[in-house]
Amino acid sequence: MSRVKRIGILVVLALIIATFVIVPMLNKPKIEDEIIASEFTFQDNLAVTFGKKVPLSFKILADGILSSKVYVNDSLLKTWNNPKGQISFTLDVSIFGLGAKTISLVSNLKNGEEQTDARLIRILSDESPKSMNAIVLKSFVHNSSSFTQGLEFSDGILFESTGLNGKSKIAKVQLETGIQTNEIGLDATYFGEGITILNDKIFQITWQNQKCFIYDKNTLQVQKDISYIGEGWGLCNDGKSIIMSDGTETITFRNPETFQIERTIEVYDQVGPRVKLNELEYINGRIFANIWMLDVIIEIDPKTGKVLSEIDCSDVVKAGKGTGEVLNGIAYNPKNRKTYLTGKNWSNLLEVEFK
Ligand SMILES: [Ca+2]
Repeated sequence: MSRVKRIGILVVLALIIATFVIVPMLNKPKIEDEIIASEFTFQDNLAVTFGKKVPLSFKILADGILSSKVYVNDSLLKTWNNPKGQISFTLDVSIFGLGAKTISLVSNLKNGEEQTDARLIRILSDESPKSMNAIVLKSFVHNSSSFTQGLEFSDGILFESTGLNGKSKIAKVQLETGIQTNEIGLDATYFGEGITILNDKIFQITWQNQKCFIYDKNTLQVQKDISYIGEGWGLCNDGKSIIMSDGTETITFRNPETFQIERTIEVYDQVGPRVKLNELEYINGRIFANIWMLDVIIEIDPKTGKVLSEIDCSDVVKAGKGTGEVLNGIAYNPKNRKTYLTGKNWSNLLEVEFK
């Protein structure tokens, strides 16, 4: 091998070593030797039943901690000054609603540093949901071209909202015939979702447009629109607040004037969250929600988010679906105290009884 060739090979080797060994070593991030001053004595996230008192503890691992505080979400639970050793405390989960909360241990060190150790705690329901069935009492015709997203009575008149871009509308529907006596369409850029009627105004949310339209109930003319953040699925109201689902386990209570969030609940049973809550109805102090893609309606305690009952709607689906899609539409008429169900593009709307 000539000298030139050997030098060439050595240069290539040096380049390979520099590219694949030395440069990556230089770029490797340095691991900081951070001292953990305090930590919870449990590593896993917790699942706890509502109403339970849970003994928990944390360890102090370094000297010179001025204070340690335990928070659940943003609420301060307790402060320990100059903590030492292992510290035990009791978490009373009945003071929080159901759902996922963050429990954080925040320690303040003498050097001004603040350290946080956090875990997730899921608060599950302490009640087993009652099993019920939706019994079909009577069948009416439903416009099978209606991709139902909202269904509600007001002063004995049935209102229905429908979805899909270019097909979204609000209509007044004659219950006995299924005929739409008055209707107004949405611009094709909007995908309509749930409706609810409060103070003679119809509130209609949209799926991903983050816009709520407010109509005059009598004329069906849009009065204004309000923006919100996130997806819109179902709506109902309790006479004071607009109650909204977004496809998760969270239900949001909103001010009807400003649409600002007043409070939220997370819907849980004894096992975990109930997600995909869709069309809603407020009946005698309870929220009823049908679950997207299931033949199931659940009854929810609006204060805590507990699932109180689970209603099997398979007989209703058999009786009403036809060639349509999923169950979606619960309407209670306070005038005759009757409940009605339908679904997206269903051929029938059924009067039902939950039993
Ligand atoms: Ca409804």
